[in-house]
Amino acid sequence: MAPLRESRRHARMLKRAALAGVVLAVATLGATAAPAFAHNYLVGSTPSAGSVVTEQPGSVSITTNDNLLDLSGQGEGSAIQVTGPADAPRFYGDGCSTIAGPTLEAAVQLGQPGEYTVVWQVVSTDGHPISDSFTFTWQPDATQVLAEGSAAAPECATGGSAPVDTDAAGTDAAESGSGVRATDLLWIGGALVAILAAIGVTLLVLRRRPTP
Ligand SMILES: [Cu+2]
Repeated sequence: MAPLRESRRHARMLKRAALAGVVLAVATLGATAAPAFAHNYLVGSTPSAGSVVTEQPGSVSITTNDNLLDLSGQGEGSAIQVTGPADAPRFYGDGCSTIAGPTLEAAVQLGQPGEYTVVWQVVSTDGHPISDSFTFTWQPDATQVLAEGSAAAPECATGGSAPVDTDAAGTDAAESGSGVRATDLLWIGGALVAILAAIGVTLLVLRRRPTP
């Protein structure tokens, strides 16, 4: 009778070991994979959404909760487009924008008074693009110098990010696309390895215990 009781006790211990293995695997997955699936989110902008602006802001910017990826060397990645006024919209700025940590900024002088729309796109820390838009009201006081704007969307000429050669642009787009996926796969792969390791340890314990 004693050996039977002994083996039951072993069974309980093995169950606990297996459970610990699963808990370890889930905890590891949560700790390593969570940052990979968290998009950046907007925390503020200049001018702020819905605000009334009376002096040339000099620049328009958006700020997210985490650092942005700068893929400007690989083609499209981040951009800010400012248009207005709503009844006769034109484009402002030179199409260039710069990333500083969590902020994307573009130098812009505004034109005729009215409602302006800011459309932006950035690349999250996890490699995913996020985009949105907001509006503000431009009510320049008498001392403000108004920009003329342009009829077509400006393309940034400096910084070497503007695609000139179509073949090069196509290659760049493909590269940045696969780069994004590779980042995610890396995280998922790491989590899988952690789970497999935990299962391996559990199996090792299970295999060793039953030997009389
Ligand atoms: Cu994401």
